[in-house]
Amino acid sequence: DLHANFKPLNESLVASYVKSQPRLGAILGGTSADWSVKEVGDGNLNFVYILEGPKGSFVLKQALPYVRCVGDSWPMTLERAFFETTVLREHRRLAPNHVPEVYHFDHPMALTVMEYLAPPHIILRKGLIAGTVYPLLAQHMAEYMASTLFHTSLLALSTLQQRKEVARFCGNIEMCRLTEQVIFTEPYMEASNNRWTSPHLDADAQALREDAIIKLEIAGLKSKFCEKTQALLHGDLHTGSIMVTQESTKCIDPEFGFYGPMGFDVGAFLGNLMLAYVSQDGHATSENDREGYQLWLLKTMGDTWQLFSERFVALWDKNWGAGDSYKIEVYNTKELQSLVQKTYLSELFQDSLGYAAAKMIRRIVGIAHVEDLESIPDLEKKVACERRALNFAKQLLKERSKYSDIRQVCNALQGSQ
Ligand code: ADP
Ligand code: SR1
Ligand code: MG
Ligand code: MG
Repeated sequence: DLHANFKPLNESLVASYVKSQPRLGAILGGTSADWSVKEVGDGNLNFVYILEGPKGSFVLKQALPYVRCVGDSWPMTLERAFFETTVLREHRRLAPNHVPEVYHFDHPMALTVMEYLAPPHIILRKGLIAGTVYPLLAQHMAEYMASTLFHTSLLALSTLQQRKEVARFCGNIEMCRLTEQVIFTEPYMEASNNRWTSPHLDADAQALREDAIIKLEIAGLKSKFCEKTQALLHGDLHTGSIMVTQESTKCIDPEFGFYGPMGFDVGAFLGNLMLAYVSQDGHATSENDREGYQLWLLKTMGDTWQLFSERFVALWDKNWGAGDSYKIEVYNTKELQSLVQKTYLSELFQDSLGYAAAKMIRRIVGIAHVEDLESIPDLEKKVACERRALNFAKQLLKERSKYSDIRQVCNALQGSQ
């Protein structure tokens, strides 16, 4: 058993652990008496400690054998730490500016030590709730997603190379099954995990469970999630998995990483920006109506897709024939290449919109909600924001094929009620 020597840590055991690892102690400097250890985990799954010493600092993240936000009634594989570390290392190689460095991984202890993203870095979701503008966010996320997705796809790799990687990440079964359950299945049935603002949204949740078209659409997205090994995904790219300052954007927490459809990552980011957008009405005050901020959010959604698709195509142009998908001997004219790119990007756009919608819906009626909506102080306003998000997401899921341009989607969101 790989985890036979697993031991759950707490703040004081973390210090003893670091003491037993001279390489880690040397990063902090001084002796253990000089170190501060603080548990800061605010995510749904794991425990995260910040360690600071006279010379340096790092973050130590440990997976426990259950889902933190539920407790030990929901067991969960420790192997998620291995997949998280492996994706962090691979994505950092591909997008070094947007992924923290891993310093140490202890497989039996399901524990990763990584670069501490010190303040002013904060979780993007919190910045969006506060109404802070991040001028480089779209550019940085476009760069992160284009680099990681392109370079792990068959546009860049041979089938021999990619199949080996796919096989490695196939092992992240439990995390994929968690996503299948809480995103693609439970929101569309009666399930004890589900919750919504009740009784206000009871009829909305019921209507969702009775909507045949929605069920057909979600089945298609779920199949693609399970069947399409298009690229190495982050797998949980919501705004709580991104840390930001005005100048910096870093993607953390890829424990759900696996080879899946690219649109699942792009859609996670766009869908969470959409949730941030609709929730602004609930955070508006007489001093700040948040209207200007909503325009910035729309622009960020538009710029993200625009810059992402441009960067993706630029990488493809530079690497024609590198991967096995489109052999240069077959796709041998500029016209044909450009047609292939258009078709590929348009399917990716449709997937991204579909997954964006699915990600929004699960946050209103499923097990895991988002602070953007949960923190709205006025109940009636919260319900109005949640209903708007749900209705917009349903419409997007059903009618996404009518959109060929991100600006049309942004306009529809702006006009939604
Ligand atoms: P979970 O898997 O439980 O969601 P996360 O990896 O998202 O855990 O981390 C939980 C919280 O810990 C984050 O919201 C962030 O506040 C903090 N955190 C995680 N990694 C870092 C890091 N490298 N630097 C600074 N803070 C971090
Ligand atoms: C029990 S569901 C927990 C959720 O939190 C994670 O960050 C994933 O989004 C997962 O679906
Ligand atoms: Mg997290
Ligand atoms: Mg996580």
